Amino acid sequence: MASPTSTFRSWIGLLTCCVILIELLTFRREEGKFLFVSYPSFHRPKLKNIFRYEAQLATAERIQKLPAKQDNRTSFSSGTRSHKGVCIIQVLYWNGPKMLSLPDGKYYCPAVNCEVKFTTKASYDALSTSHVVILHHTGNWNIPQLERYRPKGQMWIYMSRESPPHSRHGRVPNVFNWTMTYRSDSDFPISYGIYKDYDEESQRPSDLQSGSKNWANGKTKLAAWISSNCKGPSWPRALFVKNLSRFMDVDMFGRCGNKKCPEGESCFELLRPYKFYLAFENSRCSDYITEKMWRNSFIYNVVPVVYGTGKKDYEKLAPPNSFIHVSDFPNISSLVAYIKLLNKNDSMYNKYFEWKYFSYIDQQRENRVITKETLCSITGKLRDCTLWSRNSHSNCSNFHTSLDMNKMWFDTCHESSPLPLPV
Ligand SMILES: *[C@@H]1O[C@H](CO)[C@@H](O)[C@H](O)[C@H]1NC(C)=O
Ligand SMILES: *[C@@H]1O[C@H](CO)[C@@H](O)[C@H](O)[C@H]1NC(C)=O
Ligand SMILES: *[C@@H]1O[C@H](CO)[C@@H](O)[C@H](O)[C@H]1NC(C)=O
Ligand SMILES: *[C@@H]1O[C@H](CO)[C@@H](O)[C@H](O)[C@H]1NC(C)=O
Ligand SMILES: *[C@@H]1O[C@H](CO)[C@@H](O)[C@H](O)[C@H]1NC(C)=O
Ligand SMILES: CC(=O)N[C@H]1CO[C@H](CO)[C@@H](O)[C@@H]1O
Repeated sequence: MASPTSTFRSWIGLLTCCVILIELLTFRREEGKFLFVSYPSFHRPKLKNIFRYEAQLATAERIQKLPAKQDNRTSFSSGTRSHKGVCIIQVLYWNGPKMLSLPDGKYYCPAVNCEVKFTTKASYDALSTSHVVILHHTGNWNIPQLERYRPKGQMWIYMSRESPPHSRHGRVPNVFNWTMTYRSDSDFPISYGIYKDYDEESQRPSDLQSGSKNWANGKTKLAAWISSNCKGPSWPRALFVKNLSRFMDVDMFGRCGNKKCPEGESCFELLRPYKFYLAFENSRCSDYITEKMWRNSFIYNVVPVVYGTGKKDYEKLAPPNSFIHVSDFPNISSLVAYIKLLNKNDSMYNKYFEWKYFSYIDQQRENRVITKETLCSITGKLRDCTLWSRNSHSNCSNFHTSLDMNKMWFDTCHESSPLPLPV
């Protein structure tokens, strides 16, 4: 005969079985939810819109033939229109610094006939519904945590304008599909500056119309250097500047020097009376050329003496004949002798400004690197390289793979280099 306790036990057992059965039957895989409990670790959402998008793309030709959008508004207010045949994608800027000048909202990209919903509000909800997620290197993120919410097909963009050794998070695993960095071979390049040719003569500033300005006029000082990072660089930068200063006049501003620079742009105004600026980068990485050249030198009409990445990168990115690369000289005395020669000979000095008659600098400030154009270019790449043309497009090098971040990013620098020149 069963004892009361064992009857009680079998009832409990039966009840437990029923509950488990009910839970299993009501498990909704999509949402990782049982009837009473949800399990975030099962949460592998699907991108609803992308499937809608894909279905449309099945009739790609039809969409391609849609007449070009006549609408040139930059953004829509949400929900005011329904776009028939317009793809809709969502781009999430996850937890990056709040400095973007592009507001959250919907933007229409006529070239790809897509509407982009851009949000900077990090939430797991947004994470599980976005087609593209931008992870800024200073952002607060944890990859395993994010991956739990990453839907299949979601593209991740690694974003940094610092050099790899100065980017936070250190070496990240290969979970990214695209990069947005200063490198010119990034999927979405965000350099510190570019130079552009004037489209028309009339765009040229009036003082450059004659083409024979003496750029040395009003310059009373030889060379300047601004720096606050004295120990960080991967090469003995401060020592090299001290070394140079034994042979020529160098005014050193900022924490590593003895001269004070006021906050903000007025600091750089102090550079105008100098003939040369020591635009020495803190890292020696491919394509890593910062505002030291683009702003401090070019904007303020000072000739940069550059060191960092190799001369080839400078030739590729900077205006022609606009800089002096340290590696062109066998020793410090020959570099100094050349600087002193230019200092004495205005016609030689002016050669470094000839580019100014036909081109100008477009500085790329960090708060403006994500623009509507960036979103549209992301959308275009999403269309061209992920869904639209599954197997074709040779220009989609990262097609259905993750990036080798070491090759693309971390291993593109010279670490701990010696002094660039002997005395
Ligand atoms: C863009 O908008 C402006 C101002 O409303 C209008 O004059 C112009 O014709 C529009 N351009 C196109 C291509 O629709
Ligand atoms: C520096 O290089 C120049 C040119 O090659 C050479 O003539 C000079 O002797 C060198 N100076 C020193 C100190 O080595
Ligand atoms: C300056 O350099 C140019 C070109 O090398 C030369 O022709 C000219 O004589 C030099 N001028 C002076 C004052 O040394
Ligand atoms: C890729 O190539 C196609 C066709 O050659 C071109 O239309 C498209 O603009 C290219 N995309 C990119 C991102 O270069
Ligand atoms: C994007 O990267 C992820 C993570 O490495 C990878 O699994 C996925 O296939 C990539 N997607 C595309 C379309 O390349
Ligand atoms: C003044 C100064 O910084 N001198 C340095 C110049 O570079 C040599 C090495 O090449 C150093 O030993 C000096 O201390």
